[in-house]
Amino acid sequence: MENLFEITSLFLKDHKAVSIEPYGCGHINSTYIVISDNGEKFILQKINTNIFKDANALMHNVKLVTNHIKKKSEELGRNKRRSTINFLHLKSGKHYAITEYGAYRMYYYIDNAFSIEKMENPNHFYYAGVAFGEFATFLNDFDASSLFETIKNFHNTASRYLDFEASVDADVKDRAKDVQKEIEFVRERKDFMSLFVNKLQNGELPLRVTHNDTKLNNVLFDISSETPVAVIDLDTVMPGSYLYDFGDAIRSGATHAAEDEQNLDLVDFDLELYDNFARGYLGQCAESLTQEEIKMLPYASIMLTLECGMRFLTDHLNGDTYFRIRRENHNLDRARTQFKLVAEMENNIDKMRDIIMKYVNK
Ligand code: ADP
Ligand code: GN1
Ligand code: MG
Repeated sequence: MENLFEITSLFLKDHKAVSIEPYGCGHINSTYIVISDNGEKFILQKINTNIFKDANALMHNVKLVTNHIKKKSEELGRNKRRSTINFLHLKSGKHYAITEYGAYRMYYYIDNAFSIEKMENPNHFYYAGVAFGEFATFLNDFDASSLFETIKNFHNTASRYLDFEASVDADVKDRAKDVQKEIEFVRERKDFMSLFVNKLQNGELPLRVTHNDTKLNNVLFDISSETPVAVIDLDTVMPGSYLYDFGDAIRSGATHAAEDEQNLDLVDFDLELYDNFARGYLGQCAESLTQEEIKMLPYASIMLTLECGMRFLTDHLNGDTYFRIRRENHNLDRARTQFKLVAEMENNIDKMRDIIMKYVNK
């Protein structure tokens, strides 16, 4: 077992950590809040290298992206120390440490900020839209060829479907028999899953540099103004599509329920929240969208929610090897909320299209 205090001493030169506690609700990396002997706070993260296989490539990407965002923020007269994550450096100058226990990084804690796990105030979702829409425009002139693909085929929904079928076939935990309804739900939507992938492959949809994990809790809001401070969790910034970022944000924020809510009656897809996010997001980046992106945008949340639900179900079948679980059947509960949202979104496709058209025609 690693000694986290020793790990922090690689980064903290003049001070010592006095407290290190688990922090946040991420499913992949291990995050800790560190307090040093002078009262300063930091975030320490252990990178999950089962998932991010190449920590060097990942940290190369994140450095380039944060530098780019700092430049954009400075041009707008913002405080670059608050507008993105800022790394501590080792004596060697590197911004991460690879030890015998794994790969670690430390950030300066962004103070007086909060992140949201469950949507309560529609205005917050409008501002999340502004934050991710602005993030999209910031990355418009970013050189995609300078980035490594940190996880191959990350939002390739068709290839995710093949992974899903493989997990049903293998059925290593003998769980398939209990989730037949969910398996059927996914299979009925097999053809739909190639829609974006095909269009990206044949050039109908452009490749963009995108965030790819635009979950609501990846935006930090300022405590007093309740407006966005920074978009964080930049590990999956890679070539992708605006459709991914728009769709995944809607997945996580256009509902009042938690991602792992067990009472499905509480899982609602809320069009008013959808409208709020679309207004914020498209208000920032509508002008960059192609006609085909606009045409596909109403399907984005269905695709990304279906993909995420299918990934949770796949992991349940595989014996919970990918997403961190905190209780039995946790991934199954998560899959079920996503499928409930997908079904409701499918029933509202025309309304979603109307909302989008309202904001792209401004
Ligand atoms: P994960 O990849 O596990 O989701 P994140 O980088 O999103 O990890 O961090 C998890 C949580 O920690 C975030 O939702 C946020 O609340 C908090 N957090 C992360 N970085 C910072 C930071 N620099 N300052 C303040 N809070 C942070
Ligand atoms: C994971 O790391 P976190 O919790 O922000 C996952 C996303 C999923 C999300 C579902 C690298 O995000 O793709 O949408 O869980 N990240 C990775 O909650 O797989
Ligand atoms: Mg996160």
